[in-house]
Amino acid sequence: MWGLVRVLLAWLGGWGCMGHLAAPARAWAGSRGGPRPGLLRTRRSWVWNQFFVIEEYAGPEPVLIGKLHSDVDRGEGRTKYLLTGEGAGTVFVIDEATGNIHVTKRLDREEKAQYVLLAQAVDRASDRPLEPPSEFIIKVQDINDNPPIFPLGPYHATVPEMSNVGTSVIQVTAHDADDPSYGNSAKLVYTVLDGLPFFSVDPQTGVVRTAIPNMDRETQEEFLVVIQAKDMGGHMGGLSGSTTVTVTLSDVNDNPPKFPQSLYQFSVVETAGPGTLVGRLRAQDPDLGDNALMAYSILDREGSEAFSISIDSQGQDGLLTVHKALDFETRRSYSFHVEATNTLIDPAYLRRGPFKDVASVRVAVQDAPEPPAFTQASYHLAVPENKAPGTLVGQVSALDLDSPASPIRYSILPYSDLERCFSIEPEDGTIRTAVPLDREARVWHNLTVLATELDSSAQASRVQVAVQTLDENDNAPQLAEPYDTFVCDSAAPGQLIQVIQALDRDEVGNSSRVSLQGPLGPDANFTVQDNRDGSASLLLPSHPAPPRQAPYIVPIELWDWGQPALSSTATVTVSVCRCRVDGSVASCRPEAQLSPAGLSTGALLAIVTCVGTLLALVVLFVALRQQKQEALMALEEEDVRENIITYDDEGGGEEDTEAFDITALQNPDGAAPPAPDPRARPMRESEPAASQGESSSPDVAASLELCPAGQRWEVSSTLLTSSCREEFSA
Ligand SMILES: *[C@@H]1O[C@H](CO)[C@@H](O)[C@H](O)[C@H]1NC(C)=O
Ligand SMILES: *[C@@H]1O[C@H](CO)[C@@H](O)[C@H](O)[C@H]1NC(C)=O
Ligand SMILES: *[C@@H]1O[C@H](CO)[C@@H](O)[C@H](O)[C@H]1NC(C)=O
Ligand SMILES: [Ca+2]
Repeated sequence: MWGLVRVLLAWLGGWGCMGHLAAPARAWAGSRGGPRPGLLRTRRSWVWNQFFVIEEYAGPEPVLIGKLHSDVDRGEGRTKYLLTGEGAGTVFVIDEATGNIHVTKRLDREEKAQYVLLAQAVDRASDRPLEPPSEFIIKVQDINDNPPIFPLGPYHATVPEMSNVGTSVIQVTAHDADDPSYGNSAKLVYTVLDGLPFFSVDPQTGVVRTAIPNMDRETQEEFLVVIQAKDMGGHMGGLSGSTTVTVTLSDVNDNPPKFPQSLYQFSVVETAGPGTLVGRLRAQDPDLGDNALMAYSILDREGSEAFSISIDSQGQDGLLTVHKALDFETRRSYSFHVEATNTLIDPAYLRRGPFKDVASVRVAVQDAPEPPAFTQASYHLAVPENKAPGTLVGQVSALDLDSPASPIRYSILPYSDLERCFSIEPEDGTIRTAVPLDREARVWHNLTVLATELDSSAQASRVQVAVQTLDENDNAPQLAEPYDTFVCDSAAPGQLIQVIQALDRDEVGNSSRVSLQGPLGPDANFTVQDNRDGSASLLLPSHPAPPRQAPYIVPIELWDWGQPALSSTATVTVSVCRCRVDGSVASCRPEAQLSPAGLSTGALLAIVTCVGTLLALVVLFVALRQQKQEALMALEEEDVRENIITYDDEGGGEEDTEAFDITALQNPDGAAPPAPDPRARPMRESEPAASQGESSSPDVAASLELCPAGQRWEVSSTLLTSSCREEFSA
């Protein structure tokens, strides 16, 4: 039986693992005093079946790392020690006789941390086991052979400039492959190798922080920080590794804008219209991006009225432009102040402000040749109508701004006065009429007048001159249309027959306000009632309709209220008709024609006269023929042609001026018309004296007269002429 497998550490002095081995060594020493079979189990339970070999150690010879010894071995050389298991015979070799175990090469704990082996003691002669095999472990003792490394490095980090001290930038982490559970080989400490005094690192956690205040991006934007990790708790002899952290400072708005010059001078020609660029101003701001965005404004009211300033598309430059038209002759230079302000101000850095700057700007206005300028933007002139050519309309005037004394020439552009109604004095711009104007034909003449500098005809400008033709009361009122109407003979007294509209072409107002009046007096057959709105109502008077006969012609007098007033006379034709029950006209012929039994004595007389005349003509004709035949039979003894009387002309109708003097109807003046009843004249204060003459109209009523025997009244379709006709020509 195995008494015990003793592992002797033949030589341990000076080795770092000494302390670890002390306990099993003492335990083994204590078991020394008399091993008995009964105690074997107790002894085998001891945990000493492992021992250690320092990694990476190698000498010139294989190194003795321990010794197997069995109690059965009395030193007679009968015992043979055998070693099997991991690395047996290669890494570990055993001296069969002594049980000494040697390691033949360097071991690396990071490669293989322990080896499991089996020890045996056998009888050298019989190979019988003297003891049961015993397993034991050789542990490779760690030494600090691995430096810390930063697997994620190199690092990049960003921190805002001006950050407070201690602001965390990034955390770096190193790894050490050595045994963290044994010794300090993997106990790391971080330090800043490069980057002081700007950054610090937490020795334990590896958190990098800012170490000084007011780091300014505008001074230095990027820092290369080297962080070292050292094992052995940072003590002497430890291994170290390092990494770099590239720290970039991000921008904050800590710099106010600043104009590089205090005075900017620009110049611009006076003809530059609104919106023209005068110049650029740029306030400098070392900040980046939005932190450098700028707004510009003009501080003085004078400057902001004439100019405006806006930001360019980059958000940096101020663009000074013309706001209001400039005029060299009025003002030759402008001085004002322009302010630049950061648009995005960070309240945290207000103490570094104010975030604005002011510069002076002077803009010189340059002279430019300018076209003549009219005294008004447009002219409105007026002239009464009907004035003789040459009547003054008005005057336009323009000035050469560059040299006010130099002469100007005026003309009317032909297209604006195609009918050549006006003329202009080239030297002084006086406009006169060239023809009498008619307001009723055209109210506005809108002329374009050109003013040209005599010295340089290229400098010209034009202006609109609106000439209004003023109204005069030159149109007499008249009826809107010829009125030819009828009334039923059964109509009640006061019946409305027709509304009569009057018309006056003069301007709306008193000149075209028309009054109308018809015949007056108790025996008037019709009355005309003025409606006071330019129309009148033709009514039956208070007695019934007059008898049916030839149409009645009602004279109507019209006058306006202009200064002076104009008047005229017109007529309205009214037929009195027999009506059916439904109001439609049955007949408008005179009453006498209707009943054959009731022929008037005059008509009968006319018929008898006509028949008699006809009879006499027949007799005369027969007698003449007889006489002619007798003469032919007399073999032309005498020429009787001179004695023939032809008499075959018929009644002349309207053309028969010998049968009836028609001029009496067509020209009442000449033919002494029936004098109007003096009482029927309109009683007006403002009755124009000239109305008698101007009222002469071909339509004036004619009085009815008896036709000569054998003729009767014929009324033409227009009802404006009536005449006598042969009774039988109808
Ligand atoms: C002429 O000018 C007047 C006044 O400006 C205006 O009322 C009128 O419409 C103009 N007529 C034409 C034809 O342009
Ligand atoms: C029109 O005539 C009336 C009466 O004659 C007068 O009072 C008024 O002022 C006139 N109106 C105009 C615009 O002339
Ligand atoms: C009215 O008509 C009758 C018959 O036709 C005529 O004799 C008379 O003169 C007329 N009255 C007036 C005022 O014209
Ligand atoms: Ca900044």
